[in-house]
Amino acid sequence: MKILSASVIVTSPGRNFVTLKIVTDEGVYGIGDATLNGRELAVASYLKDHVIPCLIGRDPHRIEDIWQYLYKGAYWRRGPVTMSAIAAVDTALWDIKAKVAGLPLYQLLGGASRSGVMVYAHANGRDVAETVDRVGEYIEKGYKAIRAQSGVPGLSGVYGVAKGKFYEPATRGLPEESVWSTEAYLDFAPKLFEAIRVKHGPGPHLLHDVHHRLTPIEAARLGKSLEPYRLFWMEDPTPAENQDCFRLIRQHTVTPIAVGEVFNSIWDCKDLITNQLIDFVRASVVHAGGITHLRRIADLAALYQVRTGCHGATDLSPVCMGAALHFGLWVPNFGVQEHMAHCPETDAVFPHAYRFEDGYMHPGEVPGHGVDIDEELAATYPYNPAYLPVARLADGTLWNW
Ligand code: KDG
Ligand code: MG
Repeated sequence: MKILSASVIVTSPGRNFVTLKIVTDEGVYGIGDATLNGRELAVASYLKDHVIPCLIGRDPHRIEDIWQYLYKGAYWRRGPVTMSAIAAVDTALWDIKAKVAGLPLYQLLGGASRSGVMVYAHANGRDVAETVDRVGEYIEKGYKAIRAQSGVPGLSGVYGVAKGKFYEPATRGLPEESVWSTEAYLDFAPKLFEAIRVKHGPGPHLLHDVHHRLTPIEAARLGKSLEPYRLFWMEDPTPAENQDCFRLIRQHTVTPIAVGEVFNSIWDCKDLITNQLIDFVRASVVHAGGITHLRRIADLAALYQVRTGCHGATDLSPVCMGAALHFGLWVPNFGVQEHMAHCPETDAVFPHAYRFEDGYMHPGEVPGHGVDIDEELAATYPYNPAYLPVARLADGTLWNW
């Protein structure tokens, strides 16, 4: 079997997605997600101009060799653009291998370790009352784990809270700017989780995304103040570049920590995992080098009782979601999978076999990863440039968004 051709499909059914399609000489094809929110065309070009020419004629079954070839062979290792491109190739090749085997992808990884993949939903409200209600709506839908984000009094816009009905961080045109106040947020956050526990009791797993906004000592204070509400995790409490910072947070709080949605390789995760400075690793199929590399990260994490909590916002396409669910059904040290539902236009462009039932998702039994792309429909949604916002302090200082 040989790789006959490969193409990059850029489409915007509600938001932008980049998809790689690899076609073999036997007619079997596979697809992989290559979406890097706000920097989509960089990955599309990396694939078209630099990766695809190296794939033609190769045996698609040699997934590991092709991964090593693209990683080591480029000389310039790692980085979100490179690793998203490698991920797309890797996901498409696993899709092909599983289709040829006539098996759902999770069977090739080692089979199911559980009957379903626990997912967490996003409950977003403009204030405490609305957020408490949204949490209730997700409990009614059967979700066992719910992330809660709320507008903060005194701040006009915060991460995770919708201006309209649905939350979507990227906006058309140039980056939006919002003003951030750590003081307002730190005073407010414990009140939000107290209200949620008072209304909904101890049952649901509660998660919260700090989205890199705090310094280490502020993150320590937040974690400590949230302890009475027993969070499943506090995510990205501080940027994870200087990872020694996490020691300071750990000295002060037992609130579990999840980090890694912006990570693209095992080297980003290594010190946090081996020093047991985090509890969940958020690396994803699309941004961390595909199934082949994510499996390596998860295996390292397992040695330190760190569990997976893969990123799954709407900018990770249904192709990534499908692959993530196969991965999550298999991976022994599974924690939870993020689930932020795509809009109907996105779902129509990417027909998929995965399904939601009572708080759990299942990737389905279709051979491959079970997600396809309707190229004709995709072509009716041309690329529409969009950016993630930036945050500033009240005096104009650029902050971490
Ligand atoms: O593209 C950036 C988003 O995926 C990110 O802001 C979402 O933090 C996020 C999350 O936890 O889903
Ligand atoms: Mg996040």
